[in-house]
Amino acid sequence: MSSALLRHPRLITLEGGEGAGKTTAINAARDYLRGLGHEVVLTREPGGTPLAERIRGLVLKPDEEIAAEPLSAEAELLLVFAARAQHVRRVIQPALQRGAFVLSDRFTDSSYAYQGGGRGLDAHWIADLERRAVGLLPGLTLLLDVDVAIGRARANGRDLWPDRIESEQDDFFQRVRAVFRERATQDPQRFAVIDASQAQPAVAAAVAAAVAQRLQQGGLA
Ligand code: T5A
Repeated sequence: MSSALLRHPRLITLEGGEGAGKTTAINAARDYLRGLGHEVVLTREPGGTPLAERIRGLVLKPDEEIAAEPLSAEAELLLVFAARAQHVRRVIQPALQRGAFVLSDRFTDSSYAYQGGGRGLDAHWIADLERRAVGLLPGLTLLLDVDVAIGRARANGRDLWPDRIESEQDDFFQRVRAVFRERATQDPQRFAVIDASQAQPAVAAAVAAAVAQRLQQGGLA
């Protein structure tokens, strides 16, 4: 693959911190697009293929033996990009090529936010990996933005056993949120920021409206 980044109009990603409500949002976007008769592929990161899902397990829920060996930030970054390289080639590109919309629960912005902002890794390195191993930019990124304390309370209310990343402290998630917001400010054509502190029906309506607006503007054709 060349090292250029290509923006694909039918690739839509959902981003946000823990407990932002991406499940409600992705379902709202799916229902809206399917209602218009489009084929929609739902997928997620890290994951989306058998190998990438295995990598997700290593990163988020390692077994006892692997968990005993602390994962370095650098290895974590390379693992999520290994999963993404596979996901793009096995799932995302084939779906886009046959004309489907792809809705991905997280994509490369999460690496900038979590491994860049959260872990403090160099954003230039992430950008280089993005160009070389991914090559694709979403046409629309829905950023579900919510106060860290609210999101964490939601996620904690649901998860009995937090994963490796959910076990981080609040300042880690504040840095994650700051990077997401900064990226949205820098690229307003790609991002739509959704106020995820609203009740679920209001979030779903805002997501459908953002997708509809982008379609009307011809931005997802
Ligand atoms: N990661 C990922 C990286 O570090 N680098 C990367 O490059 C990538 C791709 C993914 C983890 O991997 C990291 C980031 C993540 O830590 P995950 O399980 O997918 O792991 O984690 P999250 O994406 O954060 O999933 P969550 O389930 O925590 O968040 P969601 O999907 O945003 O939240 P959702 O929809 O499951 O909702 C959580 C709870 O809140 C309630 C829901 O009912 C649910 O109980 N809720 C609301 N309650 C009130 N009002 C609302 N508006 C609500 N919306 C949802």
